[in-house]
Amino acid sequence: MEVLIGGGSLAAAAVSSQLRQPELPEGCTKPNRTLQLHAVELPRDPATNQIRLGYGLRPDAASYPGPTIEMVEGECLAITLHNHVPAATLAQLRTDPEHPLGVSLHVHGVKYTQLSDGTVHSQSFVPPGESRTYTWFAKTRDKKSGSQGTAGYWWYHDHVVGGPHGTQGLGAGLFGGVVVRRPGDPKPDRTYVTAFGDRQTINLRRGDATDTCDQQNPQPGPTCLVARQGEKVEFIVIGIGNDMHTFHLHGHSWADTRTGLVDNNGVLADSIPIIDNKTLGPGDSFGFQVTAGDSVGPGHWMLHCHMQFHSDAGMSTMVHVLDETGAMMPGHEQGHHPAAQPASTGGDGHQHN
Ligand SMILES: [Cu+2]
Repeated sequence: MEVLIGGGSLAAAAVSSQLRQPELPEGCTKPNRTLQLHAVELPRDPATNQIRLGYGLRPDAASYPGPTIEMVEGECLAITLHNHVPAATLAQLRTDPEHPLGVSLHVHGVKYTQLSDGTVHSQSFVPPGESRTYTWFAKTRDKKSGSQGTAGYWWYHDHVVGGPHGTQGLGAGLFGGVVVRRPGDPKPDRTYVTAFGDRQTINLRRGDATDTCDQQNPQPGPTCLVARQGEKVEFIVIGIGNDMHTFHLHGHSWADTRTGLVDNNGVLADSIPIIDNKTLGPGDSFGFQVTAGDSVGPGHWMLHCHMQFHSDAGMSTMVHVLDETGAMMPGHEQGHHPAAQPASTGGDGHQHN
């Protein structure tokens, strides 16, 4: 008899939660900021002719990775995603003809309800030509409930292009970095996202394609990691795809903490490891801040995967630290990148797909 009562009450709870699906996560009564995000088709990858998609704050400013979305704990952000990707392109990426056409926005780390999950089974995706608003809540720490809060380095990505896990959307470029700060966290001068992915790619590019920095007039962007000596540079590192990687940055090190900094209140902590190399699995993300050229000066500092066959195949780029006048050190023109083969055909026996 008791068993029946137990089973009955569980079923009743399931029905009632279906009836009132919450629109907003607990703690967010109303979004306090809004953002427009556009999913668009970009020119095909010049090396591989693969379809490229990107998120942008404007339709004409989409990129892969997409714009970094920054939040502060306590904030509730409403993001309206507009799908400009042609249905024909989405159909080409589809692996199953029954799978619906659309793009979505799925985020790691912050709070959202099922309606903002960005999945097919919850119907929270955007068909071609349509829009949908997703709500993210950067929950704060709470001693009473024991909640650790949501501050950290996270990422967002599509979860529906091609199949129920968005594997094709991710592979085409629909991903970006998220940073949730705690009030009082130090702010960087600039932030770069490096997504380490399959076929030995950084941000879906290999070798020379990872670094298009102009020697005379370097413009910061996904393929030009550049900073002036002394600037605080933040990296958001993301693992996408199927492979394991190790992220290594030359000449710079950071603390293995939430921010990469030591919250020391003036006391140097010896209990926190200082690292310059970190293991990265699929779906993982971390971030840190460094002072560009600290004690080591301007120059061309390699940023690469330290799995040797990955870096040898082109999973390597440069962080260019400019001198105080903003000039780039000589030497960037000299071929410092491994000769990259097209990612779709490069075969050295170690390729996974
Ligand atoms: Cu790697």
